[in-house]
Amino acid sequence: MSDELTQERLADLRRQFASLDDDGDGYITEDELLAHFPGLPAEAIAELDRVADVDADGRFSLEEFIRLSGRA
Ligand SMILES: [Ca+2]
Ligand SMILES: [Ca+2]
Repeated sequence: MSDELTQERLADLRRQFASLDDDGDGYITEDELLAHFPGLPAEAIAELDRVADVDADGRFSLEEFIRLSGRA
């Protein structure tokens, strides 16, 4: 039960996701990540891709974002 996200936490993650999704298409791309975290090294992005990009389409959906953030 401990991995159950509260509604409050979920709403918080949605807000974070929306703030990163600049063009509002429902996906966070590497470009959008870099726009918000300009100092993010390529290795960190590659690591994010590896652990979080479950369907390997090169971008993060809300579902992937929640899965990643929810377990941290
Ligand atoms: Ca986007
Ligand atoms: Ca993806």
